[in-house]
Amino acid sequence: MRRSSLVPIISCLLLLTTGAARAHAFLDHAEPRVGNKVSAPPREVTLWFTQKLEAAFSTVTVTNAAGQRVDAGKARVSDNRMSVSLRPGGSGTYHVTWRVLSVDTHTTDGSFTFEVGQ
Ligand SMILES: [Cu+2]
Repeated sequence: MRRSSLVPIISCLLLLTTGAARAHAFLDHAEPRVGNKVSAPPREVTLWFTQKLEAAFSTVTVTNAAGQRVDAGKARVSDNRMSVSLRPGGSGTYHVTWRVLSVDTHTTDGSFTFEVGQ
């Protein structure tokens, strides 16, 4: 979480120092929670951001421990929230990679993991 969120923070700070000061859409929190462990494969992943998103340019992909994509493809975006349905993908480490365009026209991206299983 810390390391993956560093790059957009740095670019935002650069923009702040150059005078183009607008907040970008950063990941606020997610369900399953970033770095957390859940007992069963979730039916969907939901991400909440610090800004409203542009649905047409915001995507999220989820891969299971074997590296197979388990997301249903099309993300659902509502205000600052983005969700995607998941197919059953077994246990292990899931990787969530997101890229969003916020209403301030800036793109940010990042990734995090969560664990499924015992
Ligand atoms: Cu921005």
